[in-house]
Amino acid sequence: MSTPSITQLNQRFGAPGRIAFREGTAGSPVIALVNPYGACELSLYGAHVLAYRPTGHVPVLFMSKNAVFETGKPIRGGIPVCWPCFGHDPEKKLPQHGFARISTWRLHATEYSSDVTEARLSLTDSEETRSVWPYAFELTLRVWLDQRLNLALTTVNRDDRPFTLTQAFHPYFRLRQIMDVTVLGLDGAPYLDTLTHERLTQEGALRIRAETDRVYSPEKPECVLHDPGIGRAVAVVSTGAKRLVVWNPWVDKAKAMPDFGDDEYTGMICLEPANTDGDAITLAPGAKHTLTLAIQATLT
Ligand code: TA6
Repeated sequence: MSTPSITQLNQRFGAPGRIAFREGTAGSPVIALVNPYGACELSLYGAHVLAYRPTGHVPVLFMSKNAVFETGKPIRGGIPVCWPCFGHDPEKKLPQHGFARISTWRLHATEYSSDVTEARLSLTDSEETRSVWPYAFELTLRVWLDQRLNLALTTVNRDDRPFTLTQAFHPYFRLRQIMDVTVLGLDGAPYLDTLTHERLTQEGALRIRAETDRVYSPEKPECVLHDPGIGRAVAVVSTGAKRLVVWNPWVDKAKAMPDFGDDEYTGMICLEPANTDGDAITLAPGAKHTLTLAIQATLT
């Protein structure tokens, strides 16, 4: 599949001051979407949102200074798309978090109006994907910017057999200081601690004081990240998922990850709407499912 040149993309899909293409990561074009409320950048590699800055704000998403931008490698920051598996594949055929985040997607369309700027990307099965996941599928990611950053991931089963998947949006949020932030909206929610395999219940606001890797089952898969250091609240709202994963690698795991700075755990947290841990999605032939994420930052 040959990717059109940057000039061709700008001529066909660009719009001055609103939608622009540049050479980008892992040999794939990057799309900049702009509107009066902010700007974001999205790579065709992995359909990966790399950056998001609402007007009047510092960036909302974290990107590691050691992030690797190479074909076949996941990008450490922004919003990775985990599909068709979240975490490890029990059958050991799929890569960690699936192949969508290390695949080159096709640009479908762009559009804009006075308040909204949008791009739609797609990924369909290939010989390569069928060698690790033997199904026909159509995956579409819609990214649109209004007062919020919005993502919608739609899976259509194009096979003649049912298939089951797990998935997530894996956003990395930028913080001033992890010790000062609180996450609200999870009080009373049961969670699986994937480090100890215990099933526990959240009491009160969530504060991070150690390596954290938890799968929450809140009533509504949404929460608010309060960051007094930056002076803002970031609301994370989703539909189509019953789980919210919270991750911070802390000291040792940070040191163990080559594409992550040793001290960068103090400046990020992942809050991930997910279909996992008993919330896998099974689709009959022709059926579809949509997972959405909306991010709204408010100065406090
Ligand atoms: O979402 C949490 C998690 O599954 C953690 O277990 C940790 O591995 C993290 O994702 C990052 O995964 P990655 O494959 O990007 O290194």
